Amino acid sequence: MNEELEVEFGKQITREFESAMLYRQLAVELELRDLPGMASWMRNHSSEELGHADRLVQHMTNRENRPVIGDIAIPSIKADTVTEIFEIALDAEKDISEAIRALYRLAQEQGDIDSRPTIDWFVSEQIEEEATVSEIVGRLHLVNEDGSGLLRMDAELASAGA
Ligand code: OFO
Repeated sequence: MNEELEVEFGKQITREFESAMLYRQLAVELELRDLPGMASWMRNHSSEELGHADRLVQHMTNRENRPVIGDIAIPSIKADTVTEIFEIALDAEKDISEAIRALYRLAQEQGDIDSRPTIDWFVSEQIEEEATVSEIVGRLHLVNEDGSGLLRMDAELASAGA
């Protein structure tokens, strides 16, 4: 891949690491609210994000490109409710989806056929991740911060895949 694409791939790797740290921080917020199942779901998701970063690194090194990991910016979290905690995750996923689309367009523009399978994988993954988090947010809206509803969702998410 050329230099411009190499830089943009590097930025995406950094975003995936930031996303992993965001999910870790959201897990902390949930632990503090005595919701260990939801916290565990967030930690599992954090690991998935690290896997995403690795997948991009692997793609680049396979092609003899040098991924450069940038500064990791940890966002500050302002959430009064459990619903808001998951809404932060949903917004972050939407941002990542947008970044993946931009990467797709750039690779397309530059005729970089070899990056297509990797980027296509991310496009599908983002559709799935947004749907998963969006469903959780929808259910949290139904529960409306009710204690027994939250505890039921906590138990469900403890055993659910991220
Ligand atoms: Fe949850 O997003 Fe990575 O790609």
